Amino acid sequence: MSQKRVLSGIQPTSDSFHLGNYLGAVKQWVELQDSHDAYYCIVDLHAMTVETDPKLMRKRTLTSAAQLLAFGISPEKATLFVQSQVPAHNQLGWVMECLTGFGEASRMTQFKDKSQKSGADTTRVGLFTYPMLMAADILLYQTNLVPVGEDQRQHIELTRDIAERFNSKYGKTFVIPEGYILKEGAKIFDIQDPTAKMSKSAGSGAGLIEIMDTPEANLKKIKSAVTDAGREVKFDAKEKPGISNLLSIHSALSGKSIKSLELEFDGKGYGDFKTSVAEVVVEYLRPIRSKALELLEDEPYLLTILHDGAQKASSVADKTLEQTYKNLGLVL
Ligand code: AQP
Repeated sequence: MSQKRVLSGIQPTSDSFHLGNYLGAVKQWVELQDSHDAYYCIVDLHAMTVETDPKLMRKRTLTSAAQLLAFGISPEKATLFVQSQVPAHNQLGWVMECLTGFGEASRMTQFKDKSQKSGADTTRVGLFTYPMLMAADILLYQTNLVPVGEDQRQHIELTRDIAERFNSKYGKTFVIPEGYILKEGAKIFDIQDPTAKMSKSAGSGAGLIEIMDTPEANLKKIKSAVTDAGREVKFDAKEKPGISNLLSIHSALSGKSIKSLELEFDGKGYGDFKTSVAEVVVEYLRPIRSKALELLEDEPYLLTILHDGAQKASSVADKTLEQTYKNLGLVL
């Protein structure tokens, strides 16, 4: 039996991914490449929905590739590519926009949140149509499974709705994808404001644990993470959001269950617990950062992997696009 297909993407919007990107998404990417036909893409076109600097875009795209490889994405097992190198994404994106209702798109909470933060004058139309481009990213590959963090659930639902609509109106064209969202740790919160998701675009960056940050900087940040009232290390997302977030992070990286961590730190204070979280995070990330820095020294190698990936991705994407155009009655 042929393997099920997986696709996911990540934006090159920062000099480093953060722990939320890894635990919510990329960790699953690495696991799924062993059992699935995996396509992973650096979504640079999505990154253009906010202000970008051409020099930074190039650098961040390559840094993204280096981090993904350092995390364990293997070019032998998975197809790793850059979205803009596969033109079918834009082409199907337009079709998706023409199939989506304005009201339907207006309900996307990520757009509402981000546009509210930046204001109507600076919010770009591309930010509004982003979920339709994301639908194209997914549907082009006849994807079965989309591993993402909790924040992307609504976009996956929209993709399913558009695909079902297209299939029933124009004939079966797309596989209906399913989200692959973890039950625990699918949302990692800012360590300075544990009510907000850890996000690259978060204010000061003090609440972000960044993969490419030095071990010393991350150690310091985690030791200064906000905690909650009381002194008991116990998972309670409502009453103790700070400690609960740190417990999720510790558990995901150390492999220890939350229950066993609660027992281990029973009777000890928040200080001991935060020191342990800091050590676990720093030691986990240390070799990944070193590997990414080493890969960045060899730009031709990174470019070759990405070009090979784009070629392979195009051969799948072009077939879907052709079938879509055919079903829509376009003259080929
Ligand atoms: N805090 C998070 N917890 C769990 N998963 C998360 N993801 C992002 N933040 C968290 C998941 O990471 C994947 C890639 O995300 P993205 O690069 O597409 O951007 P995003 O979701 O918009 O992440 P950011 O950090 O908030 O970026 P900016 O600030 O640039 O918008 C996705 O699967 C996402 O679910």
